[in-house]
Amino acid sequence: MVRITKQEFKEMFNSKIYSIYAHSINEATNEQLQIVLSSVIKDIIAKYWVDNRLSTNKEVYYFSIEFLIGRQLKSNLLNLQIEEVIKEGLEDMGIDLDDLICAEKDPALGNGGLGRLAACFLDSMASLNISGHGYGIRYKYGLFEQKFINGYQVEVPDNWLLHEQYSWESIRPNKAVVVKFGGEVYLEEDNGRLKAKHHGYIPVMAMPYDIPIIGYDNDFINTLRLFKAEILNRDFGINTLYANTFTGSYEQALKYKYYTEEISQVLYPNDSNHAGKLLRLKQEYFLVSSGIQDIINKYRKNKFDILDFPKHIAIHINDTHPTLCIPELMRILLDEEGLSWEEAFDITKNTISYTNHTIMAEAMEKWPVDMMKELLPRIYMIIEEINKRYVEYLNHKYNDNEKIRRMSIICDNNINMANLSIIGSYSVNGVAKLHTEILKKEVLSDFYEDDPGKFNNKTNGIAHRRWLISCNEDLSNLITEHIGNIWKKDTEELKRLEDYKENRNFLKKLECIKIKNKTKLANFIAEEYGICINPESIYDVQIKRLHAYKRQLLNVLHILHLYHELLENPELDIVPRTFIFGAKAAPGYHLAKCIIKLINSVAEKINNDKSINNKIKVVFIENYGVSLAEKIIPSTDVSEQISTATKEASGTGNMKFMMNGAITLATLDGANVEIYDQVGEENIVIFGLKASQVLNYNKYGGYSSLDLYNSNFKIKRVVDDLVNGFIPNISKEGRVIYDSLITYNDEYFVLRDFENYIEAQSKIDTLYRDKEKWSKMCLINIANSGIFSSDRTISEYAKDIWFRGC
Ligand code: 26M
Repeated sequence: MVRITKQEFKEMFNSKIYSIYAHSINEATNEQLQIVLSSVIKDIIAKYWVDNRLSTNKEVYYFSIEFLIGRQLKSNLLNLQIEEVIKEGLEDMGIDLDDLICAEKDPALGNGGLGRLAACFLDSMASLNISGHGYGIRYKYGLFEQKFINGYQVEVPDNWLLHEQYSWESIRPNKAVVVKFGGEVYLEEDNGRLKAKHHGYIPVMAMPYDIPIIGYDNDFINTLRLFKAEILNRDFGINTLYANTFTGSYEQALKYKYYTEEISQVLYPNDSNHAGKLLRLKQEYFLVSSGIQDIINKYRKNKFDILDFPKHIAIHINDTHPTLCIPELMRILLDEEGLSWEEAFDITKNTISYTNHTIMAEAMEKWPVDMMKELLPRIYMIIEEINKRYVEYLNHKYNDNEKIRRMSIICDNNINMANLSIIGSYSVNGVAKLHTEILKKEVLSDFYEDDPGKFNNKTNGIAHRRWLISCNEDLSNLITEHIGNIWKKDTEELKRLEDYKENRNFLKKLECIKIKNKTKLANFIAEEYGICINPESIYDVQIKRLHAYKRQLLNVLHILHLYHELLENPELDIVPRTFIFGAKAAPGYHLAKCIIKLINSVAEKINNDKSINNKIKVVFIENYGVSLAEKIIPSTDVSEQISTATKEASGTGNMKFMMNGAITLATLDGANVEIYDQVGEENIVIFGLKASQVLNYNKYGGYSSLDLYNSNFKIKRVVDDLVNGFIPNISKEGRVIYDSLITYNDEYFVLRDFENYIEAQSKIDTLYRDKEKWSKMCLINIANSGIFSSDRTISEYAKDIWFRGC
């Protein structure tokens, strides 16, 4: 148990503020005080963090190109169980803990679902006493900051490391490694054996920065190690000259500095489209090579037999971005450890496991052979050899050329990273039941038939400590008052809340907490945007990346529909609604940006129309991210999870809302299906095409959006709004969206699901009128959300994948 008295804390704090800033509390800003506090906490945990690194159990390494960890102060205090002492200690010194919590920067080192999942998994691994560490990149600039200018998204650089002041990290120069790019590889005679020798490469130094990942109430601390790319010689100067590429002049040396530092300069703001840029490939190899070398260095120190590697080490790759782990581990085993191909491949295959996060064709990573060959010559040779041997195996087994084309790693001069991941690993999993079924039956069916035992499902989960205990304290306290404390470590206990489903008093309390949270959000929105919203209205929320398949457009078209109904009949009896959006679009994603402009323009028009009596309001929250999610989710009534069935692999926002007592309005897509299974049809509102119907349309055709448009008055009315001037200032954007729906036949079935969505929305309106019944639905959602804790997910990864057979 981490223990500290108030007096000890105050002394540490006071001495720290002098040693860091050489001034007193009164002169310090909240940002400075937050840095001092974090530094004190790092001192408090130092002993536990060090102890843990010497663990001799099997270690899990989770490789991810993104970690979206959010602010750390509150969750660290919660997990250490020292929030009270610290709060009181600070109070004595005239400091409000909440001010410091808000002053912390929120590192945006991820785009969305995939990066946030990685962060939730770190929290759960530490909390479940699993030695599981993250490897990632310390991007100098995180995901861009979003500003709205005239309703358009404008991207501003996210300079989160300004003055190199991130309070939770510790640099580890003694653990730096060198990553090699370019050059040539020769097979040379070495002790009677041909060995690969790499010449003329460009060396890049990978400097590790460690962030502690603190388990909940268990004195267990793991590490998130992020690598920064640097020149090899930190005392940058004329000595830093390299063969071939960077020789001779000061100017060449500067080029070298630029070449290296560019690698960890900025997070790619794309989460759904594989762009195939050279710099992105450099980032991927930089992450992989740094991490694998770090693991090997530690392994060598332990003096274990290299053939026992898979007994001691599990390496997990979060999607295909770190897939080069496979040839990189092979490279080290072959070229440095001197193993045979068979030995090396056996070890690699038994060490690596892979999670797939998408079935969308445009997101699948494929790298041109020429690019790989030039940037990573040795890695390419190894990929080629893996492919050659695999194709031989396939030929022998199937003798079916089409099948072999689909399954080989190299095809049409491209390297297919998903195929490499499957072939080089012992486990492949999808992120929700439906998603895994689609992988097995459709997208990866050849591989599934070849080796069914390799495939498994691991439905995603969320860190309930951040997404309930910490972001919704009142709800968390209410739960604890009624069912005790155990649920915080075992979320299945939440089921006991069902005992209160007929308890009017409890249901009322639940309702009051929601109203209180809604009022807080209303105040925030009034301050930030000058928009006045009504806490008695239904808060209907869609917060996630902007993508056509997520169908924010369906949501706006419904808003326009309601607006028309209200214009026609201002007395129309509807429960007042506040539609809340939060979404960033990838900077190059034109349609998505047009939809942002549309939502902002619709908001502008509706919010300023006095004739509809404030019955509907539309708010587009700027710069949506983890910290804003923590504010919005506890105050939500309706959770919009309306992707085209089959397209959203899982979704995790859906789980966060459910756990905070929102009602899900959803298609049967991703993990929505499992939410439905948990709460039953009475406690969720489902609409739209089923996955099987979408798959049928995709295979056999038969959908015409134009026919729907021509035959359905309501559809025609809202689609025409896009191009007839009804909404001001969207003439170009409206046309682009109109074309996507009509000219290009509505790829995501927005119009096909429209009628059904309107009905579902009107059902929400009816349900909400009976407050007690609504509150009971919320209760049932909370009570059955325990399965979506990432503790459950991680226990399954541990049992079925990482420690299987241990
Ligand atoms: C790739 C290369 C280099 C840099 C970035 C990328 C990249 C980053 C993120 C590509 C895709 C990325 O994200 C995809 C994603 O977020 N997928 C979502 O994963 C969630 C967690 O499993 C699921 O819940 C979502 O359904 C799925 O869309």
